[in-house]
Amino acid sequence: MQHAQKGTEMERKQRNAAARGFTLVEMLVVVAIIAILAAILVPTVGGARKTALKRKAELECNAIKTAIESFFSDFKYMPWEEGSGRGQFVGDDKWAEDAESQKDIMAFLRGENKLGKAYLEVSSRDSKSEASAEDDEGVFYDPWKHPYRIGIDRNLDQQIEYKGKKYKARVLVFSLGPDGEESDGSSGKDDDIRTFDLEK
Ligand SMILES: [Ca+2]
Ligand SMILES: [Ca+2]
Repeated sequence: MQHAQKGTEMERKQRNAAARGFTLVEMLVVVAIIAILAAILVPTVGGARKTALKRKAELECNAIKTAIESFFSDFKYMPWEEGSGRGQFVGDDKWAEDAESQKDIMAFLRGENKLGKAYLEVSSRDSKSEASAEDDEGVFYDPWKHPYRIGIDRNLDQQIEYKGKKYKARVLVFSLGPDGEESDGSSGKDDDIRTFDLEK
């Protein structure tokens, strides 16, 4: 009953407002206020989202790195098969720089190994690029829909070379960052996210 009364009162107010009408100035003030609020809020929301995605990429880079290190501590070789015969798991260091080569590493990590042990879960949400395809199954994409790039120390000297520089690591993982391009090293534009930077 009270609800109905409220409704009636609102209707009465609305009728009054409609009868009085809004002046052009009132409308302009309202529009200006909305514009100001939007100008304040939109970049804040955008910035928070960017930070959250960056944080997600950092966590995922580290998760991939940890998974590969765990795999190595169980198997004593890196998750990269190539060639045949003895010593097939040892060779030159390797970089997985596209979905296809990354998929081979992910297969080992997702349980296709002698122990049948899963080291990493790639959720279907993470594994689908925007141009979603069956082929993407199991590929780990960063929040900007590019496959993570993974360098592995397959020759087991505990170093990996990246851009002419040697890093003391068994695994390097990086994301191209929001711009989707690999940084050329010039500062200012570098938004890549790399495990060796996160360790500094
Ligand atoms: Ca090496
Ligand atoms: Ca980048």
